[in-house]
Amino acid sequence: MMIPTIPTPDEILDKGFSRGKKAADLLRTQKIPKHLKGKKIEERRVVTACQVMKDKLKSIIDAVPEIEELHPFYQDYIDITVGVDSMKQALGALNWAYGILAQLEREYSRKLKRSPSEKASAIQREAYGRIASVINKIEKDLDFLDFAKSKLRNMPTIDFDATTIVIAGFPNVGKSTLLRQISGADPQVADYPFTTKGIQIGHTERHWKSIQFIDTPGLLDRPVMEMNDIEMNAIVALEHLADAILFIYDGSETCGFHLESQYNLQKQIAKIFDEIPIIHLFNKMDIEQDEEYINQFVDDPDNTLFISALDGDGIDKINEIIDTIEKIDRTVEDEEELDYY
Ligand SMILES: Nc1nc2c(ncn2[C@@H]2O[C@H](COP(=O)(O)OP(=O)(O)OP(=O)(O)O)[C@@H](O)[C@H]2O)c(=O)[nH]1
Ligand SMILES: [Mg+2]
Repeated sequence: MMIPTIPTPDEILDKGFSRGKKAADLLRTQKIPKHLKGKKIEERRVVTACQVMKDKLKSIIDAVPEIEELHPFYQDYIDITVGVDSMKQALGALNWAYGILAQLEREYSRKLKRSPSEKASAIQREAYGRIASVINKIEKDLDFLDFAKSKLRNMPTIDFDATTIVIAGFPNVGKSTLLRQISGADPQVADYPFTTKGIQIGHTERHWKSIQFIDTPGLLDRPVMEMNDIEMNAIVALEHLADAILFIYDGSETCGFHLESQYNLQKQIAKIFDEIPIIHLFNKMDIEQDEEYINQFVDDPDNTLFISALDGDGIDKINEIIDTIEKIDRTVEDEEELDYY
């Protein structure tokens, strides 16, 4: 998400005050009746400073998209990553500061007009004190937005029109290896669990149909309520984006997890996302595996394939099944919260 560069309170104040000074200096050279000159200069200084700072705040507020108007996937993504409430609170504080600056601008412009020029400097100093205090009050909100900017920099760009296939499964079973084979994307692959921490996307086109593969962080067999933020990335991708799930099992168990736990996770996902077709992929078949043992966990043979993501074995068959996948219409469904709890 595009959040603009966020200044510190000092940067906002420095910019406003230095522009105020410039504007005031410009007036100094002009012919103004002596008894008016002092207060005109100070009024220009205060008004310019307020306007410059207001513009800065407004450009930040306007650049951040309305969270409610974003696709539900992005709303959840932002919520998991930085918290939607915190985001709204920070933007609310900037709005508040904007309003107060507008008020101070009016108040001190009036005050300066009504006072004699000898008092103008003192009034201007009072105005600057109050302006500084307002801007300093939003320090933590500016800090938060700066943090949000860096956290959301890698927010994935989703193609909402493409048929979307989400790759899910236990950690270390070969999800990212499959993404690489099937889409040519270049995700990190490593022989330890929890390598993938966010969402990785690969695109292909088949028969003029755009297909988007989403590789997700590994999930463990535990209730969604107990999942951490990294795992929640996988859940929200399933909830909002998946037209089909490629569920990967590692029957060789070299991933370090029992097949039974992997199967239980699949069952849990199938129950929560009961509208989404699941294609069951038993991976790492290049390693010697016990067929009888694996077969205990096959309960939908028509949608089950035995593959080797490493060697690219079975990719053609996966693609043939994907050709039959239709996009799921979520326009109605997204109105209500999915109830995993
Ligand atoms: N022998 C063999 N190894 C594989 C296969 N697929 C993946 N691996 C290996 O399994 C390990 C994990 O692969 P990844 O693709 O990173 O697994 P992942 O599911 O994305 O893992 P996380 O992101 O940690 O959840 C790596 O060492 C891969 O090389 C396969 O088909 N055969
Ligand atoms: Mg991975």
